[in-house]
Amino acid sequence: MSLTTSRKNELNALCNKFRIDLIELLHSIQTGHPGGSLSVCEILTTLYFEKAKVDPKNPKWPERDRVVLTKGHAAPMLYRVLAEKGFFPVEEMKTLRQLNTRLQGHPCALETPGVELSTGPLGMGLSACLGMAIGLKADHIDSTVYAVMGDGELNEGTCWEACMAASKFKADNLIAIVDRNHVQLDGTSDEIMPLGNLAEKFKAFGFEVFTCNGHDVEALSDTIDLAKAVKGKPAVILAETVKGKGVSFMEGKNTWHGKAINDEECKLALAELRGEK
Ligand SMILES: Cc1ncc(C[n+]2csc(CCOP(=O)(O)OP(=O)(O)O)c2C)c(N)n1
Ligand SMILES: [Mg+2]
Repeated sequence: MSLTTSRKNELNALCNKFRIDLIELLHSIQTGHPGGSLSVCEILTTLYFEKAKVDPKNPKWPERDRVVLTKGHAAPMLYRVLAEKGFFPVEEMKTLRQLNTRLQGHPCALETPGVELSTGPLGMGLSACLGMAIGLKADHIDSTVYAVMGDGELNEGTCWEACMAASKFKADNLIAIVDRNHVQLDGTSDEIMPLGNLAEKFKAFGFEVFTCNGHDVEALSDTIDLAKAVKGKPAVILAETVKGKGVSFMEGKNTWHGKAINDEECKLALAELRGEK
């Protein structure tokens, strides 16, 4: 069912708050990954606040859906969403990337409530998600595994091995969501490693393919419903996004992949996100 206007407004307001908090936090610690965190904001917000069956009071609930951030460098946005959902106090966000805290630069499943898989090395998340999906089926648990991937991450051959296997094992409880921002660390995808026709590629690997605007919470919600209805094969959602979304001087720029935000940039970004300019 499509989202009501008021629900859509609520989710968009959450996303705006998350973006503002992210900029303030990354500015204060002078490190972290703004670009990929901003682009995955609506994807994670729609999953955790609308679609995924999770219980912050019982993070290991066996019947839960598994949301896995395979592009682990976007951890700041994952943490912000998990905190808002109640997995740990929002106050704890201040400890991001500090020594001996549970909010490290990349997610750690052993330390942080709500984190399903330790990620950071790109290209291994989808294989692990497939293992989870097959395990859930073996246990007759009707839950979905969501693998949130980067498009640059798809340069890794292991992703495509996982695709072949997902199709072989008819993993229809596995949904890959690609944060398709067309940019990676050193440049655009087309410059570094062209992905060609991604939809046709996934189709050829046995996936049902959907495409949507990855900054439109309603489109994401509807497309996730369609992907969940697929039977007998895995599904992928190519969520078209903009790296650095919401901060115009960061948008589409690989230089904002992982860079400290200075005082002036912070002021400008916050003014834009708060609608003051
Ligand atoms: C195996 C591996 N190689 C290289 C890196 C370094 N690295 C971190 S993020 C990144 C770019 C990822 O691009 P993409 O998946 O498109 O992420 P996004 O644009 O969403 O930030 C790279 C190369 C890594 N984490 N893991
Ligand atoms: Mg990318």
